[in-house]
Amino acid sequence: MVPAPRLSLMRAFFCALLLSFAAACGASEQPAEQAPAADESAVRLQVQDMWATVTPGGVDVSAGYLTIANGGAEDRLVSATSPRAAHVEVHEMMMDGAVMRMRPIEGLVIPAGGQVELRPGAQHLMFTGVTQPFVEGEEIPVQLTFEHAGAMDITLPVRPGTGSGGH
Ligand SMILES: [Cu+2]
Repeated sequence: MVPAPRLSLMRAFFCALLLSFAAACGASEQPAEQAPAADESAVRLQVQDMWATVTPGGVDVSAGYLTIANGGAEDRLVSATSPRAAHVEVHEMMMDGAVMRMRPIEGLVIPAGGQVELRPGAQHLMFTGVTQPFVEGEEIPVQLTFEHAGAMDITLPVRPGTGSGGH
């Protein structure tokens, strides 16, 4: 059994807010290749277009986006961590009647020969327990752990995407 997500309404609201502003701002192109840390022969993963949102004032959450391209066999993103957040989860957005909600995904499948986009308004990384706000221009270290490829260290440049900076 997957435990039901227990996100406060406030946190869910701010997440939705982040996502909507980020959608308006959009991601810029900045591909970067990362070699898998392990099991290179079986899985070839490339992470690109990664960025994270500025932390809005007064909240402790931010969102992260990236594209994972898979030139090898199917893999799964099983966890993510960052020294800048108490927790990093993969979230998906879904409509519940007329209300957009999000919930954690346990094990994001990266199909063989395919790619998965985490982008504003859709699947995203959710940073919670952010004690030192993400500021534009800095880079947030994140470690992704894949079922087969193992650990992969990436950095997400912080870009304005939350409205307060005039976007
Ligand atoms: Cu979220």
